Amino acid sequence: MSRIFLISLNTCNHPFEVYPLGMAVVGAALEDDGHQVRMYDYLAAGQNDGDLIHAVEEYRPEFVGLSIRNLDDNIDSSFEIDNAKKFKWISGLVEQIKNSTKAPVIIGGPAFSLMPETILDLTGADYGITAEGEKAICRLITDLQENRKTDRIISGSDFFLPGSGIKGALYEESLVRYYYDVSDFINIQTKRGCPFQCVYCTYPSLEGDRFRYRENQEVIDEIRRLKTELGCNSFFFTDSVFNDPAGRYRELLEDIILEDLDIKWAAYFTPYRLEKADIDLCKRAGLFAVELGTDASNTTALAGMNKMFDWDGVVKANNIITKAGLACAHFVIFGGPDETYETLAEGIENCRQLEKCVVFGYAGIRLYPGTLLMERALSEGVIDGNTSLFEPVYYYCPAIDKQRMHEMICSGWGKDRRLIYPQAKGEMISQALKQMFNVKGLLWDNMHLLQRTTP
Ligand code: B12
Ligand code: SF4
Repeated sequence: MSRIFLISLNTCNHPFEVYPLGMAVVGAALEDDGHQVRMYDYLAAGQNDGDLIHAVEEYRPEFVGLSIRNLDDNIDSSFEIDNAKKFKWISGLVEQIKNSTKAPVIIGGPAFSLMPETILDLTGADYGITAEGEKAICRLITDLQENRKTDRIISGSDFFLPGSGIKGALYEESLVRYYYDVSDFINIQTKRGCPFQCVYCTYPSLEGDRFRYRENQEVIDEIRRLKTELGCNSFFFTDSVFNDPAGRYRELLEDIILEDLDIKWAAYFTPYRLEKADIDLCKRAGLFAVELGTDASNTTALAGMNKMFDWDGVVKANNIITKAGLACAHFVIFGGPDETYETLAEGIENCRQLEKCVVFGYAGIRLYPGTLLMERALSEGVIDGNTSLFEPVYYYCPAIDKQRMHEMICSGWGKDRRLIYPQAKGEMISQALKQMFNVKGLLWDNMHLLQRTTP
């Protein structure tokens, strides 16, 4: 048994604060393995470096685990991002931790997984685990305790759990209360992985390229506990794609209905093979808002992204969702592979035609290592082999001039408040909703509040 101090360093509050699920599932696995775990959430603890170091010293850990969720706190070209500054701060913290304890520092989380070598170097952590953390960290700790030689970077995808082996998280009461209070949501994962191959996407590399479903009963028990013991009634299912085409999600929803859990929830959906009966079932199980991974605004650009549906499929999904009376948001990127000025003009109009929904428009696609899009960007000369992707680099189809595209979107979407572009403006709208109406949660599902304030 070892004493392990886990830290989540995520301070991002856009679109809302999210419970540190990565740290919490790793914490649960370590406890199951017989260790003693203390979870420290930097945001909930008040964001004070001195307090964190003091807590580490007091706990006298034998191992420290650092969870880093976001590389970029905003993925849109309209934001100024300074990852060098953020990681300088993190490396300063690691240095202070190392001055306070002899415990090895093990780093993990999505940000680390996307650029492990760079982040291990920058932070000065001793070890890093990419992708899935639970099994790999337990193994690493045993190896270190038994003085076995081990690599500094361990690939967590070599330790993927079967779906039935993916257990719940440590939902610590004070943390749950903090996050539920500020964001009105608690996050739960029902499965991992994604078998689709959208060109820009990092999710399959983080979670694997096939769905691994948790046991329904485990998910139900987790929801029930959060509801009855901690008073949470509103959930975000964090699955990469909630409506898996094989339809396993339907079984979970039948159980939620059967067990009379009476919750409300939101999730990411794909328009692919989405039928009215599915949405009706979701609604009966408490779905109130759908975040649709629409991704592009026209059939050509959708094919360029390797999506499995065309624009008619998007319109169909939108109509099914909105006719069921559910809030619906689309996330659409302009300027991706195969975009032309013609498809752009078509896409701007397509989005205007989508009824009763909100559309978030993004310009350019943030490039990440290991994606198909990065290969394409290299072959098209958008980047070269020496381009660092640590600070955001955005892919724009070489046929497109980004300033002209920006002007086309701005003039095409005009003052329609349902169509949100650029995302820096989206953040201002979010802040306005939080401050003027004290709304929490997704925020975009409350856009109508702002509509009412315009003459
Ligand atoms: C669901 C989700 C959301 C939801 C969250 C809703 C909610 N209430 O939780 C919403 C839509 C709000 C959202 C928003 C954003 N998200 Co998001 N999101 C996800 C998603 C799909 C799942 C995250 C999740 O909870 N996974 C489940 C947990 C258990 O997994 P995990 O945290 O990865 O932890 C595992 C490992 O990383 C590892 N691990 C974690 N910590 C540690 C620590 C140690 C010591 C070790 C060894 C291992 C380890 O082990 C864990 C178990 O295997 C991921 C993509 C993906 N499929 O992973 C993106 C992802 C995390 N999001 C990302 C980003 C950037 C954002 C935003 C900044 C987007 C924006 N606004 O522009 C915001 C930030 C929100 C915030 N406040 O931080 C990025 C982060 C990396 C990056 N590119 O910077 C990801 C990876 C997607 C991507 N584009 O690549 N997101
Ligand atoms: S964009 Fe969505 S559907 Fe496509 S690979 Fe990523 S998670 Fe899967």
